[in-house]
Amino acid sequence: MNAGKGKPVLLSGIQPTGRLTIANYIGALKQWKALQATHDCFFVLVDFHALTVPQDRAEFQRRCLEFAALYTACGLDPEKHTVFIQSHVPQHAQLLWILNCMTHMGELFRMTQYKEKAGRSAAPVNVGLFDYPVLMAADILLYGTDLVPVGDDQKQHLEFTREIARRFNHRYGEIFTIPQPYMPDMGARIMGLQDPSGKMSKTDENQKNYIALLDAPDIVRDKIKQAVTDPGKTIRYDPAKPGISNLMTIHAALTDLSIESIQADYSGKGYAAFKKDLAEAVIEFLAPIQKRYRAAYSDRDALMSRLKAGALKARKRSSIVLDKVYDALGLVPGGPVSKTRRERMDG
Ligand code: ATP
Ligand code: LTN
Repeated sequence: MNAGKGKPVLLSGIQPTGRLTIANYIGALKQWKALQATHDCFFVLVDFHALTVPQDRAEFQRRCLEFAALYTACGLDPEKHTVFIQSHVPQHAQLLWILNCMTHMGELFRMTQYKEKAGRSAAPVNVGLFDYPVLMAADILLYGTDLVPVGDDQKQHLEFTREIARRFNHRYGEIFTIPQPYMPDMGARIMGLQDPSGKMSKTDENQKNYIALLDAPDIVRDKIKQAVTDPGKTIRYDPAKPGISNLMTIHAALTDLSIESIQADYSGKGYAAFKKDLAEAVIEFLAPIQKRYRAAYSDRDALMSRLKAGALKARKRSSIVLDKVYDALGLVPGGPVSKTRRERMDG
């Protein structure tokens, strides 16, 4: 599928909501960093996805820039990836409609994330929440994406993307590349600090359940000290001890030590000693990120021009696939896709 395309294409997205956490780093950004040398990378700030929940206008705008600056701060090389805001590339919404027309209601009703979010919502459930996986499929399929690094929670959405791509290709010819998921060996699902039975999430109302990449050292110390652990006192990785196992996973992922060596280092020591060292390791890990973040975020012009250039490249690239889709469906040429075709030729 990748013949003639150069490097394989990698695409991933994060919603500009809440505060980026160490789980987002471990499950997503760390993987992106490792893959940026070998892949043509597209990182999307999926603001349309974020609209499935009402957003505060000023905060929403600020957060897109904050996340883009954090990407650089976490070691993503601006020369090696394309970062853009989803709403700056209309092709995503255009392909969404077409894919909607090929999606069965039952497929979306079965999505675990939809069931969880809809089940928990006191407000009426909006259609965007239901349709969320189809927009994600459009994000991925527009770029001929080969690889999609995602955490465990997104596996089902990726399987749906593969299914809808196969369905389209079967009906209309080989237009979409079938993407592969990429899961980290460890850390695909970092759990909450207060509730290790649920995943750490950047929009959690309980701030003690996560560590944000921009948390100050004292806050980190406090959150780790108060993290829920399990009965007993041995530092052992064990599914029956979800609290301590989660903390060990975080330690291993941020320091690149193995779980075995952490276990050996803390044999005979208690939770308090381990938590104290973990807090210092997290603080040491975050310090350079926070420093680079402040520099990247304050250079507003550079940030904005990177996002603008990213969107231009994304519009050009995605219009190639969308052109083929329109053509395969028999849509009469001359509409908005032809406009982007002109832009592609001009640029
Ligand atoms: P939200 O609270 O808005 O649902 P989130 O923290 O789940 O936020 P997303 O925007 O849904 O974050 O996901 C961003 C990326 O981080 C995705 O690749 C996702 O798989 C990964 N990710 C999210 N939570 C975790 C987690 N607990 N462990 C590992 N990876 C995660
Ligand atoms: N649904 C994902 C965010 C997302 C995404 C994507 C991830 C939207 N579009 C495309 C990978 C590829 C989430 O909630 N984490």
